[in-house]
Amino acid sequence: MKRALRLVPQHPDPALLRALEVLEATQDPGGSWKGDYGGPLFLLPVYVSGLYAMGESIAPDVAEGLIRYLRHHQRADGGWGLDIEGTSHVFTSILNYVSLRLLGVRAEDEALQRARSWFLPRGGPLGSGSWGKFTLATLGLYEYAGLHPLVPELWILPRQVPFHPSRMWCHCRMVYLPMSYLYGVQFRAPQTPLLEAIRDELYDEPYAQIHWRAARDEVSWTDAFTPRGPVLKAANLVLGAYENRVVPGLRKRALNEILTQIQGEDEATNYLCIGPINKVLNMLVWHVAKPNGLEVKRHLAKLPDYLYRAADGTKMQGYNSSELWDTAFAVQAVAATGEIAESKEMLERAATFLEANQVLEDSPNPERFYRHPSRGGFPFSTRDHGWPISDCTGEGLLASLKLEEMGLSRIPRDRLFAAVDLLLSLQNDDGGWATYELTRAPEWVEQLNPSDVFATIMTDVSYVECTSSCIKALAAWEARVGVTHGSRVRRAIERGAEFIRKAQRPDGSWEGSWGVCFTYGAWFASQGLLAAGAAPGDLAIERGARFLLGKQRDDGSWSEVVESCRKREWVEGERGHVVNSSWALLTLMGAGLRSSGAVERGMAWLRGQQQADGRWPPEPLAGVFNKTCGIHYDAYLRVFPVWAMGVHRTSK
Ligand code: LAN
Repeated sequence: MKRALRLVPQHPDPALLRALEVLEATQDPGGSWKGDYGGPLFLLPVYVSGLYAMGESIAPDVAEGLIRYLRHHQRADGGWGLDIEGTSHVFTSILNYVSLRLLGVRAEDEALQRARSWFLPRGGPLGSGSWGKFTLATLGLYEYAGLHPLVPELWILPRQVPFHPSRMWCHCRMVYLPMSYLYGVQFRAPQTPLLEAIRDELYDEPYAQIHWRAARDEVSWTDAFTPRGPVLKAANLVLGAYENRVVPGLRKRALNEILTQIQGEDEATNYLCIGPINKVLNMLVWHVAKPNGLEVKRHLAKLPDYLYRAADGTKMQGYNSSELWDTAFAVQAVAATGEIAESKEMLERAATFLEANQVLEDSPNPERFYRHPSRGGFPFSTRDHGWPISDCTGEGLLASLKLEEMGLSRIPRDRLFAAVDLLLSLQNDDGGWATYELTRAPEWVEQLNPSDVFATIMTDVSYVECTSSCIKALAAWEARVGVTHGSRVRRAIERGAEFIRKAQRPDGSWEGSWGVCFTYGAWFASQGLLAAGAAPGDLAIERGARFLLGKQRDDGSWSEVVESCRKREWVEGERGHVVNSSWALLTLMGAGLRSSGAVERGMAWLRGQQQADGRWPPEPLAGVFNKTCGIHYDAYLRVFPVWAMGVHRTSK
């Protein structure tokens, strides 16, 4: 391996030891790192409105926390962003307004008056992105006639059709699944005086006079990130025509099929569901299909798993946690420091967690529920959740192999083999890896994206980050078991590396999709290429490094914000960011620049930011999804600087 020589560190580094102490102190007794996974502002309203529609009350202490959170994140202009940092959207402003009202805040409240003066001139509900309109329709605050049809019968089309729902990206598919059920039955919460009052507050024209058909095509510019193009418009026309002459027998069959699919998802995930939205919407579907049934009770019992109480209030998180992902990184960061003896107990606890959370079986009846095999994979959160992801499997396997190297892993070989097999089965024809599944639909299907506010949600496509994590894991596996050249594993690694090379942009950068943004992309891409066997002097790696050198700030740091992902161009923040700087430094050190002035200045800056308590001060959102929405990764600020300091110390 053409890797930089690893030296055993000789001098203790007090700053690093303090940071390791912080990691240890924040480890969960179960061995994982988990924390606040908040950020998006469209999740809490789904929770509040779903429970209201079901007639379920929210405990006063939870309601108080939710109100505090929404008040805390209202913007100065009166609206709410798509996430806690972004500019106001009609979608989230209306939904969070309605949430506050349903939670008991009065319409005369000063915050709510300001909210109304923000969203009324922007069209009110008519200006909202489509998911907002849908949520309002379930509350009777918007008419189903004002939605482009979410035709349930799509689910009973032959599977070969390129836009069959089973071919959609699983997150999108799982959100539209219950949505099309609720659309199909035109579900509307029982009307209450409160809902009637809210309806009056949301519109500045009489509700009865609204032209709902025309409202389908309206959307405020604030919410129109992904424009509705000709393909979507044509699809909406066809679906609209069908909806006018629904065949009752087909509808019934389609709704039954949807219910079966929902049941499959609920059971495979122990009622956690793949994400926060389908969690609530599936529960609402059961409330309609089987009022007071066992399904509703099981759902309600798992709902608190998505809530998180923090200093800014109580939030609905983007997942039931991010703990496997964070733990896999934490292990690798600690391993990179060389402080193994000092960290042994912490690493042992992490090993226990990883061992307990590998997915050991395929989900029940996977073909029927359009699921890729799961056996051997690692999830993003917990084994109970049950959906493995390519890159979580890669990072989980890497961490397990590292632990094994240190004599700490408990995962038997056959289980590691199963992880490798799963990774191999997930490689796409283009050489890259997507998130949960193989790419199942042609590229043009993305043009059917009806969400307005998100991009790249329709199909699961290959990503630089996922590809890199998989390559790194396969290469580590190869090195461990000594798989010979010409093997399946080697070919997979090489095809993956080729995908990463092709994804490099002319300026040398790589665009990240799940973190902010080019520093994240560069770190994954370059580490993936190095793991595949590229030399530090490799031209692609060198160009990647040169791109980052050009972005270093005078103080030695790097700074990037979510806007980078929206614009798909580098957008600088106001001050240096520890997480972005750590990714950049790791990239440069990997590129052979360990002893360069740029790395020295960057490391000095990073160290200078550390507080006396060993932590680094809070900074803007470093995670992102679907190009537009930021999300908070609580562990990153504790893990990545340690990793960078560790590599700096142990490499030459
Ligand atoms: C996540 C969280 C994990 C994340 C990584 C594993 C880090 C990434 O490398 C691959 C993509 C993935 C799995 C991911 C995708 C999008 C998610 C599921 C989220 C950011 C958490 C919340 C978000 C989800 C889509 C929110 C609901 C909104 C929709 C548009 C469906």
